[in-house]
Amino acid sequence: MLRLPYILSLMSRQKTLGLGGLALLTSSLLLTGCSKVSGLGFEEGVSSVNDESLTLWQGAWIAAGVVGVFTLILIMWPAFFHRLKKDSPEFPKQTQYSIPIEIVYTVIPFIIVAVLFFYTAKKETAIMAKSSSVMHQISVVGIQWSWQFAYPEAGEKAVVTGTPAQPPTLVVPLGERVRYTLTANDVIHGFWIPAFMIQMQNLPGVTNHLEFTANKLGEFPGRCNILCGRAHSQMLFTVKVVTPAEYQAYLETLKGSTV
Ligand SMILES: [Cu+2]
Repeated sequence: MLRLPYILSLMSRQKTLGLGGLALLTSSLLLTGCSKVSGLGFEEGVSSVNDESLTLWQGAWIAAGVVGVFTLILIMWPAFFHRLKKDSPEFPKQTQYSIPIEIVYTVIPFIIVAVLFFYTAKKETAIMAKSSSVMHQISVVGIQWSWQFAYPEAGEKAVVTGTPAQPPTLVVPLGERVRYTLTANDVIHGFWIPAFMIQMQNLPGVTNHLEFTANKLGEFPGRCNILCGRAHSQMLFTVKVVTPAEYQAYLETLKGSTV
């Protein structure tokens, strides 16, 4: 694969390379981006939220890549092809207060922001939609500095409370939609499961709702992502996705006991 320093040295040595060099540079950067990082750090099909968010995440990076490459070309073009020439030491023509150019560079960013806003709002509406197919309820309370997970299906006492020294496990069923009720009993916390592309705040005095389906068996790390005090960094938890039968067995073990 062609490397960036090699392309730049090629361009600086051969002044006639012109647009061809820039096109080579652009396509090399784009191809590097596309072939190596398809999910850009996230895996497909892990949760129902992930299914919605992944394309938005990829699209935003592609948009950023296109803007970045275009901006790089605008910077490189005068640096390489309009540098001071020995045989004509005159100061180059200056263009300023050009209304058409100022309109263009105001309108283009506005269009980019509007497109990103449109798709973000569309995805957020889909993620936040309440479904009639909810099969379970779990309450998530943020406390300084751990988490409390309650499973009302298994009774009032089915509550799992973690501590910084013993982070709790949130057990969820595979392929079954769960409605989560999020709140906090002291300060603001952030319920974050990176692999699921989920983040929602736990606010004292406010009840937030979020529904999603976990679609892959396994264990996934969860964290608090709102700075909430001294032991914030220890507000960890594990999400354990189990089969529906294992989930029912887990609920049975919680019945009548506080963990
Ligand atoms: Cu925190």
